[in-house]
Amino acid sequence: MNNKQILIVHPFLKFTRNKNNYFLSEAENLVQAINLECVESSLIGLEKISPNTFINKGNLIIFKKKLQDAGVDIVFFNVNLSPIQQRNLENELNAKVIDRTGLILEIFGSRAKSNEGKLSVELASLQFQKSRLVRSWTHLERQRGGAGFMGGPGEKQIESDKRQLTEKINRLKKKIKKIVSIRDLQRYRRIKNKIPVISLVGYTNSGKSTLFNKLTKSDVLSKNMLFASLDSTIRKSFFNNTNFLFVDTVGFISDLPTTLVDAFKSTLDEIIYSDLILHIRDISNSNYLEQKKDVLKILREIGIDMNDARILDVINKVDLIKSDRILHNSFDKNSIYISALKGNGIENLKKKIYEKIIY
Ligand SMILES: Nc1nc2c(ncn2[C@@H]2O[C@H](COP(=O)(O)OP(=O)(O)OP(=O)(O)O)[C@@H](O)[C@H]2O)c(=O)[nH]1
Ligand SMILES: [Mg+2]
Repeated sequence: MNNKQILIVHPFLKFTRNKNNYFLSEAENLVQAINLECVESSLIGLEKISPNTFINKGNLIIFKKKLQDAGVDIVFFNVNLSPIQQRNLENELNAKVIDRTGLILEIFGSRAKSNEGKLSVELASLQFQKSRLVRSWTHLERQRGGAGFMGGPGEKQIESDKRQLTEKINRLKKKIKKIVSIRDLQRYRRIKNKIPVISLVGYTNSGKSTLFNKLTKSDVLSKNMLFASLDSTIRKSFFNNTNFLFVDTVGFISDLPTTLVDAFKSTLDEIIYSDLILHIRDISNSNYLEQKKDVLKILREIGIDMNDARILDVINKVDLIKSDRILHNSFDKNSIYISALKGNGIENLKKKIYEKIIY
């Protein structure tokens, strides 16, 4: 099957300190995650952001030519666009334009398997749509200059769309709440049974599911793609004469859209109630340090401080790098170095988990 072709644009403000190569490679991985083939990716430096088209006229003309030469009709803008910017760009470029939140929502939508996962993605999409309605509405109002058109047909339409979305959102929230209350009960039983819970968190593709499978002898999908696992899975593992429960969670990425963090809040709550949080890090990735910052930022969003004593850094994929680099890095005595794939360091990790939980 031929993958659909796409061009990637990463616009950035020239005067800001930026990590463009990080963002560009993240963008390339994102489009790959949904089986789009990136023909070309470009950085576009801006003096300022255009409220109408995000990038300026000059860049638009150059980029339109590029698009025509490549014979491609989808563009991924690796930023969040306002509805007006998106519409204008589509008109100017004569192509479909997807922005960052839109693409991540598409990926999540294609990956969700469990009932809760599907409902959460749907909730995120509706919340995204609703925020767009509100934004275009304020835009319209500004255009009218508040000249007393209150109650006009445009406003009514938007209001009724908004109301319908709100109703759908509330219905979904209720359904999710039901599922969550079952989980709360399970959590309560676990606490009563005193089974310690260990969450695996980390940047997407860092190897969480691979480690999870190793520790719990399971068969969760682990694959070289972003957001392979969306639904958090809980399994038992028995070692050192003790039962443990491991939780595999959705992978993180820089600026994970807040609608998604919100919608997955109940799944992510599992992390909050854990006795131990293993932060799985891919040492072979050139953006190793940036990824850590992004993960800690999202943890903070869900209420876990970076200095939380429950966080243990697990440095994964050591089989891919030269051992002297590990030695160089190993001054951090609190980290554990492993290869989830080959099995190096797993026994040591289990020992550390046991010690951390028991003492
Ligand atoms: N060489 C090597 N590859 C690894 C190791 N651990 C995981 N991988 C590979 O990295 C890729 C991603 O692994 P996953 O376990 O799916 O990663 P994840 O963190 O669960 O990713 P998401 O669910 O997408 O967030 C797969 O191709 C794994 O085979 C490791 O220790 N060494
Ligand atoms: Mg996974």
